[in-house]
Amino acid sequence: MYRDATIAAVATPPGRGAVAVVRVSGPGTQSIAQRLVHARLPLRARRVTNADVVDEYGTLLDRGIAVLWPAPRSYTGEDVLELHLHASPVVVRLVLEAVLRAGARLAQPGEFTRRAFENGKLALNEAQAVGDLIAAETAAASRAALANLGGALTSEMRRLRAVLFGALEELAGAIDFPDEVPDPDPRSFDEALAHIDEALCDLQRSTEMGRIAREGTSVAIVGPPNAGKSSLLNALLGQERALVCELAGTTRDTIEESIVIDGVQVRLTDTAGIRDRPERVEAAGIERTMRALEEARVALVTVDGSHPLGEPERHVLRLTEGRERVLFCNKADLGTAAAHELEGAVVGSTRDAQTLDALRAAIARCGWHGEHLDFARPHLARAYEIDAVNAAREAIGRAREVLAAGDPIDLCAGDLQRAVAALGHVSGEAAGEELLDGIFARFCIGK
Ligand SMILES: Nc1nc2c(ncn2[C@@H]2O[C@H](COP(=O)(O)OP(=O)(O)OP(=O)(O)O)[C@@H](O)[C@H]2O)c(=O)[nH]1
Ligand SMILES: [Mg+2]
Repeated sequence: MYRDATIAAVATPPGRGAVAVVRVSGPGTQSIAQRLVHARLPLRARRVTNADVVDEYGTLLDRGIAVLWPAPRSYTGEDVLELHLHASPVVVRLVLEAVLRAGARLAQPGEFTRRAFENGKLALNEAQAVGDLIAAETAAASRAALANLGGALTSEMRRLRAVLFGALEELAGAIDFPDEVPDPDPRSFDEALAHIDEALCDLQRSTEMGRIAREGTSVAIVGPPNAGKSSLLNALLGQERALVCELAGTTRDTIEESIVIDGVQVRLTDTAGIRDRPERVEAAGIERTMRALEEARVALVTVDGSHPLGEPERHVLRLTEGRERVLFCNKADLGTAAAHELEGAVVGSTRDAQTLDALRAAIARCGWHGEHLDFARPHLARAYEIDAVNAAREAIGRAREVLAAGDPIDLCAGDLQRAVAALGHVSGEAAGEELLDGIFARFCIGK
């Protein structure tokens, strides 16, 4: 039923502009083209043709461009027609209505891409990467989406699944024909599994990178009162967002704002200064500081570095010990007495552009420049992908335990089957499970 429907939609954003595109896909596409597109010559496959777009009475609606992609060489795998029109809301509406009267129905959100997936034009994660690319708000997010759109994740999954599948077949052969096919050598079998496990582990590490690319990261600016935290937020933002005052205890509530560093969205939180024995309102503020600190990925510890470190500074340093942090020794224009006590700190001033550059670089280093955070790498982007890889690794781990214990090698078979099935969920080859079921029906008889 679903495949019988011809769908149509405006593929470009609403409003006036240079060009708007009406897209049609499905079995009725060519007949719609014949009725509504008048060109001097018939439309040729995948060629741009100047054409009059008319309604069913032959009334001219627009002079535009038509492109026809006959199935299966199209985005959706079906016959696809695109009408490139003048982007006038009236013209676009009239053309879409004519297309609908000629036999199409309005497409649901994402339906073109869904058809592309169902017709095998895109793997599931590639289809989702299309959505991620469109939703991307930063350069990092679009780079990461493009990495998955290229199909690199799918091909890596297929490769790993094929290697596992090969190992399974080897086992199946030995089980089916015990007299003719020898059992695989446990040592080299284990090596092959270790190799796959390593590659899957690598993909797991890429998950965090994908998350940062899509969602950005968070930095809490913390420190003693009056250190210059709010001044720093304002300087990084380039606007006077937070109140700055020479009195300690100015900021009471947390303030969150976003900036972009190296194409990555960074949520900065300015917090109330941390000190002992605060009065009531201030104490409530400090409670919020603690929460912001807990939730942030990176702590940006800001201290007034013009005087030697005192107890308030040491207290904040202890609080943030052992976590990702950037140390900022502020007010260098007044002095740098504390600098030698803060190894690796950025020493400078909130009023100095170079200091701000150094802080941005330090945030990037701390926040996402780990060895695996390359945004152009394929990565796991969805919970089901992460679950599938976890499940595959668990199953491979159990199989390797069997081998390590010196148990009969065919006891691995069930775990390997589960690992192959789990990876199939990511590469979209889960249908291959029927084949696997067939193999394992034989296992039950044999053993
Ligand atoms: N000389 C100098 N003064 C600075 C610098 N950065 C900030 N200040 C001053 O330090 C004082 C405190 O700045 P804030 O940004 O309000 O400090 P804060 O850490 O947010 O303080 P609380 O909100 O009270 O915790 C203000 O008078 C700022 O103008 C700097 O680099 N050099
Ligand atoms: Mg403040």
